[in-house]
Amino acid sequence: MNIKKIAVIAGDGIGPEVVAEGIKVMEKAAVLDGRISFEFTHFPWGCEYYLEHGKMMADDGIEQLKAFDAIYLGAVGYPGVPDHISLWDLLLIIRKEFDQYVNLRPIQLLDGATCPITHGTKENIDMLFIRENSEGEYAGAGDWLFKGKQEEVVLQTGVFSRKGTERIMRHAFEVAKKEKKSLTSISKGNALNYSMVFWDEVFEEISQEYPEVETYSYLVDAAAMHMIMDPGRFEVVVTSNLFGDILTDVGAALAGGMGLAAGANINPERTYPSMFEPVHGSAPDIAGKQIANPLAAIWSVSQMFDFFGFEDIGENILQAIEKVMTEGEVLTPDLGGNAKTNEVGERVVQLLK
Ligand code: GGG
Repeated sequence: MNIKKIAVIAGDGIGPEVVAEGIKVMEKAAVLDGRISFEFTHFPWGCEYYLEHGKMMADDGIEQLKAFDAIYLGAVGYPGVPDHISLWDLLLIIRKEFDQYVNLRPIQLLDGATCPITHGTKENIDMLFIRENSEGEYAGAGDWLFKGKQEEVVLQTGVFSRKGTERIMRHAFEVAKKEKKSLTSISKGNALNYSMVFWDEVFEEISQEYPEVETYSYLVDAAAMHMIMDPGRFEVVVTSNLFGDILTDVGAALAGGMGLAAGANINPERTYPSMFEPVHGSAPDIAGKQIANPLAAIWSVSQMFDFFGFEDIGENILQAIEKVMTEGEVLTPDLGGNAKTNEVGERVVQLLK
């Protein structure tokens, strides 16, 4: 039996509600399959913890997390805690410390889901975003000079190392090659005349190693438009940290909403734990009402099984999610239903094979 130790950081707002459903699915899928089981350890970190202790996680939090095979995270952010603190002192620091430099965000219109902004179909809304997740615009480099004075200046520096840029490109090319898909790079080389010129050059260089992969390159502004007007252009996409963050929210809208947007923060070398989390935030306005859609958090569980090498279990979970969507009877209000968060989770569990 393959036993995986999972650190659960349910976090803030709707985080605990959606994570509870993800865990139910994880457990049931493992029991049905019989090859894998989980040991969960729950960490109370997040904004409530911050309000009590003045920090988002324990001082030795990163050390504690090193003992786990994976981290399952709900959401971070709550009124009363500045957003940059809740993000940087938990989510972003984990990604950085564990060198989770690949952020995998599938944008797939499942059967039963409708794209509210285009006439997109299952065939033409089927992309995998590979977002650089360790540096770029989210490197945390900058300065705040002459604060509060007339000559105040604020700097936020994008950091694009050769190592960091090459490894994300190579990872994306490997995925595109394996899946026999095209690879699109999204950048902004006309305006960002250092970082994105470099990005484009590295993309071109690495493409020479993969002659079998068809490549495209778009400026981010044009890409945003094409995603709406003609999403079928995009298959595997590689882009920078900030552009990936923004464009995958556009993608979430294409695929039926934030409640269906899953994400995985991967350390491909497996030196450190990888982290699985829905793309959505803590949605404090609907927290505690059992109306949050847990399907994104459950889809992230499917990605976790893929990562552990149990792609068949991951596929089983994705099919159960799709069945819930096609049945259309047990859906949360964001998808036009009136079911509770836990009812959706339970329906997915019932539909697992
Ligand atoms: N699901 C985790 C969460 O709360 N995400 C909100 C967020 O702002 N994420 C930023 C990012 O993915 O970089």
